[in-house]
Amino acid sequence: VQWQSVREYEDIRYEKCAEGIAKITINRPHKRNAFRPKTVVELYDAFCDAREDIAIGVILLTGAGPHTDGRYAFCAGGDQSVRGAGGYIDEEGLPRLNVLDLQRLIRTIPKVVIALVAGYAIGGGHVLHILCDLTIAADNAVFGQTGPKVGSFDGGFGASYLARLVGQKKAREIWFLCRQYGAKEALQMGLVNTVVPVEELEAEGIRWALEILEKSPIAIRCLKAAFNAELDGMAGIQELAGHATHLYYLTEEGSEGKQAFLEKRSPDFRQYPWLP
Ligand code: 2NE
Repeated sequence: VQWQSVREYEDIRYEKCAEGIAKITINRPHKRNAFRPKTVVELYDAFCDAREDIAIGVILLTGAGPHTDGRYAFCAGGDQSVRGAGGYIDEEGLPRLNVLDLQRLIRTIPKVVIALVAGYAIGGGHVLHILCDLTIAADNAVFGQTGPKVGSFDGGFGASYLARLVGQKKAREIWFLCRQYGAKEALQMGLVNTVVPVEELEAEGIRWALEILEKSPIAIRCLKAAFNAELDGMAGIQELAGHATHLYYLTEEGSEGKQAFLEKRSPDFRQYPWLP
């Protein structure tokens, strides 16, 4: 595919291709792609653009690399050098945990998000890949949480959804011991979908994306919401129900109510069957 840059950012790269794929790359390799508040604002902006673009069905999220020292990273979490009292300090001097907004956007965006992980997916960076619908790992990928070591934790999706993926015992091990796990181990525990040689990572991501893009957009968006609904409580039901409303609006029966209101007449729902 041919990538076209969509807009210029400082901390990320954002590209699209004509086949319907967007690629968002965290571009701070000197920090192992750790995010500061500005990085998250830019990621959020790019994800919003991809959400609005009806030509885009799949979003690849990845990290720039390798760095000049030859090491790769997907994302090493929050940038500890800007962490202050109450969060990660932005350019106005205010503490932010805006990555939680980004997590929710990845969770609910009605398109498929695939994490392409080469090198480190650590801390809040590990949580970002957890939130993605699918993860393709390079053979050099390293996964882990560091919170209890560096004075932080993510008790939201980072803990509860991780436990859904790998089971309660393993999730507690990951958080309580802060160990690092290689790609093969991650595959065995159900943390990633597949492992490929690092030089194959993007090509494999594109292959998966193209395969998904052959499928029905409405079926995929409803399935994503359905997978979320079981776990996300009222917010999950809202998401799934929103898709049901969208489908209802597409029917003649749904339009009849609106049309009758606009024509100042009673709606004629008698013409529609009560299907079994
Ligand atoms: C990622 C890891 C294991 C890589 O180790 P290594 O040995 O390959 O690299 P090194 O030398 O540690 O890092 C290379 C450069 O990147 C910076 C380092 O400071 C170093 O900079 P220089 O000394 O060359 O100037 N760097 C790496 N990660 C950084 C980070 N997160 N913030 C700022 N600078 C970083 C190793 O680097 C590592 O363990 N990194 C820290 C991972 C971490 O603890 N992340 C934060 C977890 S908490 C979090 O993300 C969070 C949350 O819990 C809740 C809400 C939001 C966020």
